[in-house]
Amino acid sequence: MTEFKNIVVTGGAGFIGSNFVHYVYNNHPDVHITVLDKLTYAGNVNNINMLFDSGRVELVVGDIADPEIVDQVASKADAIVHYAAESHNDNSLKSQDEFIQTNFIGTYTLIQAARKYDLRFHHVSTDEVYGDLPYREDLPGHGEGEGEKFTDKTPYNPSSPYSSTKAASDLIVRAWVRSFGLKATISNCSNNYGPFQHIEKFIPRQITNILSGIKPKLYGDGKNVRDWIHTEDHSSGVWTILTKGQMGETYLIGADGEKNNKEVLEDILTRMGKDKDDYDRVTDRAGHDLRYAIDNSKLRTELGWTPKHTDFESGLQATIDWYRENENWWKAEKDAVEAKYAETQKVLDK
Ligand code: NAD
Ligand code: TDX
Repeated sequence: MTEFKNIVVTGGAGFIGSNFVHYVYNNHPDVHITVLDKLTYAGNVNNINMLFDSGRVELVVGDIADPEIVDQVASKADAIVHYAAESHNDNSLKSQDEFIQTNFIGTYTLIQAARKYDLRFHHVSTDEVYGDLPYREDLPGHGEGEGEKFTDKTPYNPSSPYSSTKAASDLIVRAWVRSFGLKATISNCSNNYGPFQHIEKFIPRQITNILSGIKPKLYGDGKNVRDWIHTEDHSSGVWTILTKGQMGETYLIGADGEKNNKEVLEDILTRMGKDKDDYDRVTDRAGHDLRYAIDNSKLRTELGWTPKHTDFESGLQATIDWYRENENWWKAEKDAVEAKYAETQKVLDK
């Protein structure tokens, strides 16, 4: 039995939020979940609608920056788990308003409501708030798994409009804990992969490119390192922090999954029966962070969390299979997503 019976999950129709909704639904049958989601381009009701008949999951379509709707859902809840965000770095380089509005004002609106109703609040954030780490050319694989990693003591140093608005949201949560006794925890997680990820993101973009007869696109030299974690492990980490975390604490979630983009792309191509060099190198993302790496020891030792999906190769294969088997989920959007990327590339190539 869990202490929280009615939780609000913001952004629960998006990639990671919907995976969390499934995780709680499957593992904690005494919990009722209200998803508050604006259903932006990244939100998809099909990620969660198979759970509605149970009566344990409901969707309220609304904006987290709207105090009225937030008050309405908060008044009936005992905890808020906050995933909703504008989440894509490339989009944040083109237009910033919605990042400020959702990531900063939205978080502000939620913590004011959490304060009013004295709710438990968990804020889901990203390792990108810490900026990036150097890698060492002298180590095999350019130093993935070696050297410095992010901890909860690493100074904030965000690079992009996306990561800076996430950093700003983390800081107001911290200040509300200190000034108003908000019962909040924060988690900063590394790059997620798995089912239901929007096809604008790296792994699903390349899988669906290959399935659509389009060459995968690698930014720059592909040496950038991401610390991949299966989204189900992110969910179990958030649940662990929600139920066992110390108020005011920040926990980093990662599963020791460092890989550079080139090797991930070559792995996808090989698994899908293509030549490993059968991709286009395109102009790099502006301000592209080099390496992320998480030191997860605080979450492991203080709260006893362990990731389950530690074999990236089998997780990647299952993800490829999921996109192959669920073409209906992504096909209609593919042309528009690629047309938007083609416009971005034109600007970058100038
Ligand atoms: P996503 O873009 O797939 O989903 C975001 C969801 O939020 C969508 O359902 C969207 O409709 C909803 N949303 C957006 N603006 C809203 C608003 N104003 N009001 C209500 N709902 C709104 O994002 P994701 O990749 O699932 O990321 C979820 C969270 O996890 C974000 O806070 C992100 O910063 C964080 N995070 C993501 C990763 C990653 O690898 N994707 C890693 C670490 C942390
Ligand atoms: O087509 C591509 N080619 C490419 O080489 C795309 C879309 C990306 N990339 C590179 C850029 C990154 O180094 O792949 C890496 C991963 O890119 P994204 O999927 O856009 O993720 P990233 O920018 O690392 O951010 C993700 O992880 C942290 C999420 O989108 C964020 O929401 C999260 O906070």
